[in-house]
Amino acid sequence: MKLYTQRAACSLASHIIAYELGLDIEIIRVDRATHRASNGEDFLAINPNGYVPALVLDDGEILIEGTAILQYLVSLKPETGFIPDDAKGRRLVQSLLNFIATELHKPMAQMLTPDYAPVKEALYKHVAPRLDWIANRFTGDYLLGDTFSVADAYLFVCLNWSQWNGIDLSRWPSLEVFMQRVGGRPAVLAALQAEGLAPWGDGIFFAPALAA
Ligand SMILES: N[C@@H](CCC(=O)N[C@@H](CS)C(=O)NCC(=O)O)C(=O)O
Repeated sequence: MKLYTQRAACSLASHIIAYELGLDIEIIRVDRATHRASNGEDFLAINPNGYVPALVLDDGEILIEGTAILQYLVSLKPETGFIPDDAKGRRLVQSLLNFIATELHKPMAQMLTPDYAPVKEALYKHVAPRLDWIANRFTGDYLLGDTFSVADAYLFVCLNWSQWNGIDLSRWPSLEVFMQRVGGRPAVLAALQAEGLAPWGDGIFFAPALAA
């Protein structure tokens, strides 16, 4: 299995979950500008849309879209519980994944790019109440309570962009604590290190290490 990634991008969530699951997986870095993969492949031949993550299975099947990849990875080791095995828990995780993908991931990523600078304030007005909502729903260490799930990995990655997109995360103390908690998980740290990311800001954010 091969997972195509860019450093600190949304693909980091799949990278984290692959490590959490202990999967035998090859991580391939894609250059955002040239679409050249670190193994020499033309990434556009794998995903003509040009974006990561993409997962190539051992039989050559190509799977795109982060939320689908996360769910597929967990299906390989469902006993980990990163997606609950009861119907209500599964519905909740699917709802959270879709919320993060559409209400947080997209606008928070757009806030990173100069193209969206003219509407950055409007994007923030969209995102802030949604961060209020998700910050207020913690009843335990993770989004589901006491159990780590794929939704936590995805939220962690999107919130990590706050160091670059101008969102002041200190407005949401529960999210800062969440960042430290998830960032302290050994498999998460291993994925971050593999992408050349090191902690700063009391371990709340993870940015490229100088030598990476
Ligand atoms: N709908 C896709 C969007 C993925 C996406 O936005 N990927 C970004 C990184 S976070 C990317 O690769 N952008 C580069 C590009 O679009 O060329 C998903 O949810 O997986």
